[in-house]
Amino acid sequence: MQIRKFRGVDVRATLDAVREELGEDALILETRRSASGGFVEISAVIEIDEPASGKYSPGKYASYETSSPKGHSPKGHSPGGSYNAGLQSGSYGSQYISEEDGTSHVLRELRGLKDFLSVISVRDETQGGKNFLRLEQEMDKSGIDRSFIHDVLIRTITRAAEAGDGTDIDTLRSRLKSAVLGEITTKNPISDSGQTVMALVGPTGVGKTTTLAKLASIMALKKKKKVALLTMDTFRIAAVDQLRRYADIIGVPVSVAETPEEVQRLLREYKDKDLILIDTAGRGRGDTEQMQKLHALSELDVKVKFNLVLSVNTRDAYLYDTVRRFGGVNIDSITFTKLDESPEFGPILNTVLYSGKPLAFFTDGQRVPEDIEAASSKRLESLFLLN
Ligand SMILES: Nc1nc2c(ncn2[C@@H]2O[C@H](COP(=O)(O)OP(=O)(O)OP(=O)(O)O)[C@@H](O)[C@H]2O)c(=O)[nH]1
Ligand SMILES: [Mg+2]
Repeated sequence: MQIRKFRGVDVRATLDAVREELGEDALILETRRSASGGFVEISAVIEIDEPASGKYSPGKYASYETSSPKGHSPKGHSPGGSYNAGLQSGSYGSQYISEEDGTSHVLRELRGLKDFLSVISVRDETQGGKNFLRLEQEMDKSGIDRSFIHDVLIRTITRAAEAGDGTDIDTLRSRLKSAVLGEITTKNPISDSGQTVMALVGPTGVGKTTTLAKLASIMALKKKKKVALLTMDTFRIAAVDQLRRYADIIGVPVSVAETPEEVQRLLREYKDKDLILIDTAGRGRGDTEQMQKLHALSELDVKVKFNLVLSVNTRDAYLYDTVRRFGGVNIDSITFTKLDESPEFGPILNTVLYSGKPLAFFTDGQRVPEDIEAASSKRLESLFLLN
């Protein structure tokens, strides 16, 4: 057994250090804030004869392994880092098996409890205890990463107390809203002036082609922009037909490009267009050929923006894995689809925290073009039950 003390600027960063150093099995003995409030000290213990690796991570309660590079990530675990290598060697599959097992479930619960206990002393100092719990439960229902919930709640309650704002629920909720929304950026990747070339990339079946058709339809028919479609998806027999049908209905040209060189040639042909949308094949993980093609696309003379399309109906671990997989191209923004099919929207926030990328669009149905909207703060507030 080994007892270690860790110091950091806040609970989350310090817990990150504990996990990184001692692994997921470390037991938190005590969390203490310095008298000046300047730092947090955590005492943790680890059985050294047990494996200290994150056997069950990245799981819902073990999110320190998979946090954001934008200030929430432990060293070496950012997208494309050493953690990625671990996944490629096959630990990803075993995580699913272990999470189905009852013992692991109890362990995960215990870990959640440990994390909760570790923040209680900080929480009590702020006299916002009851409200802390209530807001925590509300956010937890949305599927928001627990370590982030603790972090943002502690920050919110501490700041409210410091500012002499009081810790009533409405004040806290309003501060919490700003704190959460402050972590998220949104952007419209389609320029109002000048040309935009945007490729929709992502896993199989998430809704890339449907989203592309929605965008093409709105831009061509409602906004009267000159739009052209390209597809690099020659992998699936019906894929070209699917896009052609949309292009015919919308009344925009569509071309097939098997290689990045053909894309380059077609982009020259379409130089008068305002918007060129590129559909790509959604292939499984480990498809290096597809990733090489996308990488080559990112090196063309013309700037291609990559919009990563993800379905909200997906486990956090798989979303993070996808972000890492597409780390080879510079993802410009993220679109979340299938909001109509999901009971919780925390994965959206978790992915933004993990990737540090802005959100572009949300889709919530199959209708083209109706079921799409630009990602906005207002919508985010309602998704995360913050209003
Ligand atoms: N419920 C719901 N279904 C959607 C949404 N977006 C797309 N779909 C459906 O999801 C299915 C797959 O959509 P596609 O657009 O073909 O997905 P894709 O990512 O292009 O698929 P691949 O090209 O095979 O990788 C279709 O049945 C779509 O109608 C959405 O926001 N909500
Ligand atoms: Mg498709």
